[in-house]
This record gives sequence, structure tokens and C-alpha cells, in this order.
Amino acid sequence: MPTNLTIGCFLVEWDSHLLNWQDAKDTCTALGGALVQIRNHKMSNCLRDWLYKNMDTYGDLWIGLFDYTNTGSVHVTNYGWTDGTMLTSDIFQNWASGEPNYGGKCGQLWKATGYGWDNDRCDILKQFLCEYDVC
Ligand SMILES: [Ca+2]
Repeated sequence: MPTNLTIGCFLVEWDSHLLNWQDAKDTCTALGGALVQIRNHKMSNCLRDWLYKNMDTYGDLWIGLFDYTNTGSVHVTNYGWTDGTMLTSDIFQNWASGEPNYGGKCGQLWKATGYGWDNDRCDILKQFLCEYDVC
């Protein structure tokens, strides 16, 4: 089973360890990468198709999205990626229906919604996706 794929300039690697969001983020950083940042439709669709094909028996995955206000907010503009890119209206977004809602500050790919984005509690243990810039 392939555990990584390359999309444009980014190698995305699936990590099967179950970690909370912060530990997942730190793991990617220690390896020279970052929790994956989903930048556009192409990257989003490639990841979704790859996950469906290869990750059938696995669940939700942490991504590099979090609530900068630390409030567990419903406002998408309070969310951003770990490199500081905030979700302004011109930035690609793929939230699951009704998300983000109250109760979580960390972003995941929610398998049950076709890997749409969801805010969830940061202390929950999940597998995760790291990315490495290969250009
Ligand atoms: Ca949520």
C-alpha cells in the first residue's frame, strides 16, 4: 500500500501513528515538513481520491489547519494553516457542511463527509498527513 503521493511541489506522506494534533504537527516539523496544507482544488481532489483508494480501513486524519483565536470558533476567518496563511475569502477551502462548528480548534479531514474539513478537539488521537516541499 503506498503511503505517500506527490502533488505538484509537495510530497504528502500518511503517518499511521495515532497522535493528538500538536504532537502530529511536531512530528511533521521534526521530519523537516509540516502537517499538510491543502492549497487548491487539484490538491484537495488528488488527496481525496488517493485516500479513498488506499486508506479504506482508516479514519479521519489531522491536517495543518487550526483556530488561531483558540476559541473553537465557528468563524472560518479565525482559522489558518501552520505557515500563517489565514482562511480569507480568496483562499481555497473545503469545509464539510456545517463546519466549522463549536467544540474543536484543530482541523481534520473527515472521512464520513468525503474528506471534507472539520474542526475537532485537538486532544483526540488521529493519524495524520505530513507534507514536504520537493521543489
Ligand atoms: Ca466540527
